[in-house]
Parts: sequence; structure tokens; C-alpha cells
Amino acid sequence: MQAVINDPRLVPIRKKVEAGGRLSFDDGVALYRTVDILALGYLANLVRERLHGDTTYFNVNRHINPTDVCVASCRLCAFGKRVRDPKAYTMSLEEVWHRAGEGWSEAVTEFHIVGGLHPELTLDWYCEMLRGLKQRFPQVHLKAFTMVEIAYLAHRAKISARETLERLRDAGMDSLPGGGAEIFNERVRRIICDHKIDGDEWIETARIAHQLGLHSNCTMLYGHIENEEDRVDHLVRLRQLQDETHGFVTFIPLAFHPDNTPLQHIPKTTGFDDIKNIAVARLMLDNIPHIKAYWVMMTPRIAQIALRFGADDIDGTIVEERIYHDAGATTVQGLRRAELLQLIRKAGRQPVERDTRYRPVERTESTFTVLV
Ligand code: V47
Repeated sequence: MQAVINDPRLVPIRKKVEAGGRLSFDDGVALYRTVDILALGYLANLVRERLHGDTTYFNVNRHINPTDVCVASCRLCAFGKRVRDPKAYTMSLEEVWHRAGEGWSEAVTEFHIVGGLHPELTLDWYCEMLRGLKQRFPQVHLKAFTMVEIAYLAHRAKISARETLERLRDAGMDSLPGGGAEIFNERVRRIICDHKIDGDEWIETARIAHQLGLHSNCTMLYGHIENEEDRVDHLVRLRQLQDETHGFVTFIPLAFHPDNTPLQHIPKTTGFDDIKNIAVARLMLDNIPHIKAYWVMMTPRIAQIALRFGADDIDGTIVEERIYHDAGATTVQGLRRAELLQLIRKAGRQPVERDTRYRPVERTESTFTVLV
């Protein structure tokens, strides 16, 4: 079925998408500028169904944030605290290991581990944390540390990013999440996260991780002070690295949540913009297999709609989320597996529980088997 295209700028783009061609920078800008959301959805869904049919992925995961102490003080963030802030926390190793096993009886297949840039926790501490998790939960995939954390740990240990990644990998890190990318454009980065590594360093750290055989995700933070060109530039830079390494598995567009941040005067993103970011990402990132509608950030309701606008993944059970909830997210902390199944089925899609490597997972009561 063909959609009615009301925006004439989308007509040549439709031809390219239907022929399986690559979209240009200008095409990306036109996609962001259009209000013809149905045509955009039609095109993104075409690509999504070409790649994945009705299959919609989710996982049973748990987020662990060992510390919210952070030296960076990014204006975009409500999570990071100064080391002397009485509200700051840092878990002991025993606490991290205990937390990992806490919660619902549903056996998790992934721990998603990220935290602040702590000025005292050492690379050895993090290696010990990973080894302890692997020892206690050998079946669980450890998706840990953003490129920003890797660069900071390398800087503190006075070794290269490559060596840092090797040491963490040898201690049990299986892959890396996609955070910290924000928007690569320097003008924007200087305002929203001026103490973080720059865009080139984020890309270079991801390149090294991929060269070492580690897969990672990637993200883009939108809905603050960036413009359409900044967004497209970000997507094109991710696409270029992916052409080279093929190391990205999933892209996650992240809507800026302004509450409790120094940028709280910025209005929240709209459902329209959230859906548009999913669709444009699916169309521009022709070489990244998966687009995730992160329900914590979008709300389960909008994430469900996104499954018909380009997304093939809805993230997981999560259990306990801090970064978005500190910044005013009103969504629940976690969803049960049955709730995720319901969301996906009610969108007319076929739910598939996956592990971090997108292998299907079969469950019996509280155990799981990865089907290879
Ligand atoms: O890096 C921080 C962003 C990221 C705010 O890889 C904020 O599977 C909005 O990367 N408003 C962390 N965003 C989350 C993340 C992620 C989430 C889910 C899945 C995966 C994955 C990765 O959240 C940070 C930053 O970009 N962030 N503060 C805020 N106030």
C-alpha cells in the first residue's frame, strides 16, 4: 500500500527509499522539517518491515548505576552530583553485586551498567566489579560504560583508551551502551556538556572498541538547543563510522528531559518530535540494524506507536532507572515482561525476547535459554 505524500519535498526521497538507496544530508534535513508525519511513517515503516517484518524485540534487563558522583557537571544532566553533595551516592562492590541479584524473579539476560565520572573510583575497582558480577551471574551479558566513561577511566589510569577497553573486556565487559554521544556539533556540545569528551573523541573511542571486536550502541540527545542540521550531522557521522566498523548494533534517539537541570527553561519534547526522531533515524541510518524506542524516555504509549514508525525494539524491563527519573520522567521504574508483550502485541507486532546480541531467548519459569 502506498501512502499519500502531501509534502512535495518527500517525493524524491520516497523514490530513493523504495529503491533501497542512501539518503543525503539534505534529505535528512527535509525529513526533519516536514510535518507530513504519515508519509514519514510510511517510509520508515517500509524500511523497518524490510529489515525485520513484524518482529519487535525486547529484553529482560536490569540497569545498575554504581555511582551518581560526577566531575563533569553537564548542563543537560540531573543525575550527576559533586563528590561532596550529601545527596550523592556511591555503592560498595558488595552493594553492586547485591543490587544485581535483587528485584523480580524474572532472570535477567543483561545488566546495563553506567554511572558518573567518579574522581576516586579506579579502573581496578571497575574491573573487580565486572569480575564479581561475572562470577555471580555468569549467564548475564554485561553491557557497561559509555565512551565518555571509557575516556575518563583511561585518562585517570594514564593509559590509552585501547588498553582501558582491553582491561575491562578481559574483566568481563561484553559490550558498551550508546550513551554520552549527545550531539557531536561542538557549538552545541560546549553549551550542554562542555566538560565531556568532544564528538571526535566519542567517535574515536567507539572506533577502537569496535576494532577490538566489542559491539556497542549509539544515541543522540535531541530537543534542547540543537537544530535540524546538527541532528543530521550527528546521524551522518554515526553512519560513516558504521560503514567502517559495523560495530553499532542499535541506535536510540533520546529526548532531552529538562527538569532539575540548569536547562529547565527548555520545553519538553512533543510526541510528534519523538516519533519523528525514530522515523528519521530509521531512514538515515541504513546500516545500523536496530532502532530502539526507549519506553522510559518516550513513555510506553508513544513507544508503542513508534513500533509503526520505524522502531523494532522497545528496550527491556529495566527494574530501576535513575538518569531519566532524576530529570523528571513520570514513567514507571520498570515494566514486567508480560506488560512489554502486551504493548507489542496490541501494536499488531510479533514480540521476540532477545539477548543483547539479538539472539532469541526461550524461557521456562525463572530460567532462560539463548537459542542460537
Ligand atoms: O548519556 C542524561 C542522556 C544517556 C538526560 O545503549 C539525558 O541500550 C535526557 O544512553 N534528559 C543515558 N537524556 C541513557 C542511555 C541509554 C538508555 C537506554 C538504552 C541505552 C542502550 C542507552 O541519557 C546519557 C545522556 O545522553 N541523558 N541526562 C536528561 N536530563
